[in-house]
Amino acid sequence: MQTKRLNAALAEELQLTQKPSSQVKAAKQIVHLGLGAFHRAHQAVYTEQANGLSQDNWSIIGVSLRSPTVRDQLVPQDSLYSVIETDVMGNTHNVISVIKDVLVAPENPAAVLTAMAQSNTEIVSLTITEKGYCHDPASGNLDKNNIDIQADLAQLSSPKTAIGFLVSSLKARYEQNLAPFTVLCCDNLPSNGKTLGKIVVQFAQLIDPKLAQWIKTKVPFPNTMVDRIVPATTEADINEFTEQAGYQDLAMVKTERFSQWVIEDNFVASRPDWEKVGVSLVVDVEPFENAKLRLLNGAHSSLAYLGYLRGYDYVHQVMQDKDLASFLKNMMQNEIIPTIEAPEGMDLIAYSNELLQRFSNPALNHRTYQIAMDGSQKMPQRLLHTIEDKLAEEEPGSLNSLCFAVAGWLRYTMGFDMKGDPIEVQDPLANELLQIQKENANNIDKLVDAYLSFDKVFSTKLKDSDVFKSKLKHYLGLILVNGVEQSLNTLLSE
Ligand code: CS2
Repeated sequence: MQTKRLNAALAEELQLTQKPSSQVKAAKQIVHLGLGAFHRAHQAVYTEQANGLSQDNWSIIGVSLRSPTVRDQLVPQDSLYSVIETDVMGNTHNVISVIKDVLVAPENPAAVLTAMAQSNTEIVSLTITEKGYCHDPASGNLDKNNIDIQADLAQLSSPKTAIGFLVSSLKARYEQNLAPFTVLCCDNLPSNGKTLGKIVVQFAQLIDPKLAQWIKTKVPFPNTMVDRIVPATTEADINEFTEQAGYQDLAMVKTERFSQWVIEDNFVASRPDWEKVGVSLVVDVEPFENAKLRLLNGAHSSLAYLGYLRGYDYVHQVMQDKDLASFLKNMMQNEIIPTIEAPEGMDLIAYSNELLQRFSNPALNHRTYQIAMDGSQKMPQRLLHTIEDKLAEEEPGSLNSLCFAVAGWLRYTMGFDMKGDPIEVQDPLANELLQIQKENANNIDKLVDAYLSFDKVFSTKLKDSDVFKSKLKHYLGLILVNGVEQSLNTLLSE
């Protein structure tokens, strides 16, 4: 017998979703760009929960900017999907029904623009990953040479990039005298809202300076800190769920129990009552964001490169390696924490210990390869800004582990592992990094000098620092000759 697939009729039969309350609620809309697993396990869940406790009824129109995969998973299920929370104690699952439709941008960009221009769209949120911002990671400026940005500048009526969609739809609202929407960036960028605002205004400036001015003064781009570990769903996850639940759900996501969202309370119109469901609405997000990017994401990227090179597929396996686990703890507590101003009421040592626990969750198969993607877009905010801050101190304290982690990333971008097997490096700057390596392969001094001159990633501060340069030469040299395991021993004994 064929297994049934989740859809509205099945959800009603099995009472999987809450019945809509009989109260008449105002219908408001969020258009979300980038409908990956993270959005479905994070912002969508909070919004669904807030609907249950409020007068308003918010729905989400999800937009896939590239492939139709998520649409093909969700739409046959009437856009219902399960969020499975998992840890050593077992699984719990909930069916989420807040997504009402899924649009695939390349198939029909006009439909996306129409949804964004509708007057009941009060928020446009984004999880498009770092590279989706088409910016220069070191400076945070719009990358005007990006070919998709150039295409959008030439033809704004059918954009390809999120930046193009934002400017095109804001232009329509501006011309029709409609109120703008709030742009809610939910990616792991430093000062994410502010950074996105700058990129959008730079793009608009190239189209129409008056529009750029209107965006600058009228459109809020609140900063946010988002946190939940959500690995890509695998076929094994789907099969396991089908067996347990008795029906199939191709759009399910599996995640940890932990979830956190801190938002700068700066909205042009209304917003869901997120504060009723555990979201912190604050005046200043930056301290939270800094702590999270530097500690969680900084450690994540470090363990991904070093762990992958060491032969580990999953994050929890890396955490079982005593040397790597103690390397991480030392880097977080002795090197990163001194650079962070703790948000009020937050104990950074306790936070870092919790992170190490979360990484160890054996029920989550989070691939090191997944986190290793797009390193060039992640390194500045995750590790390099921390190193810059340390170098600016009169007494910087140790930064050896941080430099070791950067060396691990550079070694990974060389595209072959310790056994000489190829690594398929997924990174928009992969070719440029590989070229640098090829041209300087025989000389570690020249190689590191060439990497540090790569100004899309490394700032002049780092390029000009003799301390950083000599440490990077030392550790990259060690890893190239002795591999990760032995070099880590050298580092731990230094
Ligand atoms: C990870 C993040 O893939 C990655 O680069 O570091 O997605 C991480 O899981 C989240 O930021 C956790 O909140």
